Amino acid sequence: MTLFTELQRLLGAAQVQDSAQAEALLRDRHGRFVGRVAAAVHPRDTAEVAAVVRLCGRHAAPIVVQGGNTGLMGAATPDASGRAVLLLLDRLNRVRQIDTDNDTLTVEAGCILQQVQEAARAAGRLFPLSLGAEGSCTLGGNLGTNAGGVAVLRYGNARELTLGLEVVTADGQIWDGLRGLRKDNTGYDLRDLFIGSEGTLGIITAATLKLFPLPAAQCTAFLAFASLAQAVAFLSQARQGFGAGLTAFELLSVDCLRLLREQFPASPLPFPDLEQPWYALLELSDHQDEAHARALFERVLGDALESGLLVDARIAESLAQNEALWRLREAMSDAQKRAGQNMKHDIAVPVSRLVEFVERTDALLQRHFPGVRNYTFGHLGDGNLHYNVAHAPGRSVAEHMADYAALSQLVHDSAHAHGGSISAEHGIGQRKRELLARYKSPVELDLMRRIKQALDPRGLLNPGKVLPEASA
Ligand code: 2HG
Ligand code: ZN
Repeated sequence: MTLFTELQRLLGAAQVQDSAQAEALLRDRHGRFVGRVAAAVHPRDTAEVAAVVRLCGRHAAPIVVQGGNTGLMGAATPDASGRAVLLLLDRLNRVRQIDTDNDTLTVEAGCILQQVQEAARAAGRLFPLSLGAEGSCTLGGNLGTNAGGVAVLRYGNARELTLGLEVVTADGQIWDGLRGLRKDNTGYDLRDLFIGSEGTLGIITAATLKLFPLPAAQCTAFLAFASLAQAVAFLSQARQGFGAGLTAFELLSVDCLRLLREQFPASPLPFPDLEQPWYALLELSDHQDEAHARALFERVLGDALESGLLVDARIAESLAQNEALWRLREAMSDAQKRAGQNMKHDIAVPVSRLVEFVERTDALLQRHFPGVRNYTFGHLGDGNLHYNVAHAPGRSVAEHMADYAALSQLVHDSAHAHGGSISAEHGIGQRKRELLARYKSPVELDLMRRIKQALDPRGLLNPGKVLPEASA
């Protein structure tokens, strides 16, 4: 019997598709990666996932797991060989348990992130992981890539929000590690191995997540700065002034706001004249009440305006204004997509070296690739910039993209030289895997390879992703 027929027999014919039927799932969101499969399957629960893995093992068929297909590195797109089975966890979308005394929530990997946030909210709690794609990305993808987003500054990334996991291993066993413990020093941390492994070490099928109190009030403002150095200095003051109440600090260059205006002319900008080079979206969450939040907000912003650190501030006066400011920030990805492809660099450097990184890298770029335009924005408090570079006026997108290897190497070398990372929150996937050979030490790569060998000795889980070719 063929693998396809056996999968149909195992899951029911309706849950198994061929490449033609699954076509929409075989390309990534930006159309950069396209693949083919032997089958795309929709198991119903963890036991069926394990059975699919065992069956694929018997046929030596690789397995690629896909969630909402919103990733940027091609980790969820199979290769073109047509040998892989695409494993979709959309039917594993149950909320298994909410424990408000323990402040934990256990959900399955196929849940949409927004559904997880809503389940927490319905229980009077906050699940703080938040990112632009939250309406379509899944928790499994968030954990597979150790997603970051806009609330890392206060709550940490997906890894820090996870207490326990359920994982199907490469040989089709089920590891029930769904422990809701904040303290558990009982040997190697398997959970943290699987998180961020992009489906190359095991298949995460469920997770026990941390919950937090819902804030009583939130204040949001859009801020204008005369320099990046002032934005960084203000952030430090805001951390001091707001303490744990500072829940977001999202940076946007003036060119990002120009792009937003170009692409979404109907959405008004908080500073229509765009006179300053840098802007930020600031959010304060307060556990007392609206009046307390507002007083604190106005005091900290007032001090910074008086000292000249902050040039101007627009405070949201209503929920609608608050939402409009956030929508603007979250439209950055779409605005770039509409304007045509650019070179994305999801880098991180220590906040203390961020200004130096931007100044030096901007200058190097202009020297070697005159006229290119920077769209620099991101999660300033995490030292995570989306240092994206678009074509120079007068050059086509295709001409610009032909410089990808050299231009990206310049940016990544610079991030590395500033003590940084070449992937802060988007992962490695197939897009960046060969870069690891350049930026990770041989010792680190060797340890990674030995972990892969131990957990997936036949190399059937998401081959061609994360780890560079052995010869590299
Ligand atoms: C964001 O912060 C996402 O909006 C996407 O991480 C970044 O479009 C990008 O480069
Ligand atoms: Zn981001």
